[in-house]
Amino acid sequence: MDPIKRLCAAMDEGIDAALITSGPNRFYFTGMTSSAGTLFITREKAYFLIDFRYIEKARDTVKNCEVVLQDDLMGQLGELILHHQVKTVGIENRYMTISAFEGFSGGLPAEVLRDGRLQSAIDALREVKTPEEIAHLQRAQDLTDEAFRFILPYIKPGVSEQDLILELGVYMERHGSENRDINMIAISGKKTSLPHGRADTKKIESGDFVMFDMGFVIGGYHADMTRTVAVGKVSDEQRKVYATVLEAQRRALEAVRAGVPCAEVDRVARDYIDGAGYRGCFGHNLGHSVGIEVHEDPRLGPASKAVLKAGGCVTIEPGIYLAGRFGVRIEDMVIVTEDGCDDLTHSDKSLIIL
Ligand SMILES: [Mn+2]
Repeated sequence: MDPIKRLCAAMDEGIDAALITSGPNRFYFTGMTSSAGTLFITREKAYFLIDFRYIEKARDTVKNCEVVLQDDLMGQLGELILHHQVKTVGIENRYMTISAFEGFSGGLPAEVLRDGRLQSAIDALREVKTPEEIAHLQRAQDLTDEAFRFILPYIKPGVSEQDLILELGVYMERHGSENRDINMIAISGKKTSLPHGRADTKKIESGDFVMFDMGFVIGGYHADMTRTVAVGKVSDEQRKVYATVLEAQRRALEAVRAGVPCAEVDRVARDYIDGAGYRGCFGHNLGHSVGIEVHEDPRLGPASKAVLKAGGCVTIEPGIYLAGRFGVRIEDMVIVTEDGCDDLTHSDKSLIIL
């Protein structure tokens, strides 16, 4: 079903219209990527107001709303509000800035609701992926698996982290990834104790762990995968940490199922890591949801109140980080099902020593 129709069905009765201004949600509801534009969804009709830069593309591609050339946004929205007798307008309170909220509140002839009800309705829709969305996610992950296989032969002493990032970036661009900013992690040695360390000119050395956190974007949907590989040789402790993270991930993956609290899945992995003697060394959430954005709600962490839903796409990414020494993280992306999960990630996760 058209996502706009699904939103209207899911939207709280107290909301007459939805004002959508964020890039991710514009894309979710219209299928078009743009750096600007406003979607105004009433229960009778939806409008996409967009400026001249994007109007031709919008008229060609957006079929589920009336495309309107934007010249005076506040005035045009005001007319639509009066025409459709809209009394209350919901906003995306996760994305809208305070200044934009104040502008709409003061400039529109309707009550602008900042209570998060619209955001919750959108979150619930975006959390459960359609078969088409899952196909994009699987394709993005399949390509990510291929990129990981591609990069392995490049990982050797003397090659810098930046070299690895560049090789991967060119490969991903050439194979259709839509993320033009190379936002991935390729770090080595001591730096692997930094969960989101940054690649630089450091050269790979024998005995290093090398950690990759990467993902293609295909059809607007992100893959997210982390693998940690060893170079030359591994110490007993490196071996133990790797095996502990892998087992923590295996247990967490086994715990994933529709209806299970996100915090419970996190606890399974965390308890195992703590019990292996690494309490305090796994200082981030177990995972997060993925889709149009790489980090979406619900998160899988100790503080989460959410429960997994069938059709959710979540990462399972435990890690152990030993400050000043090394770290290991292993991340798969899975689709939650009624009786478990489908792991979209197929890259090897046995300890690879190059
Ligand atoms: Mn992740």
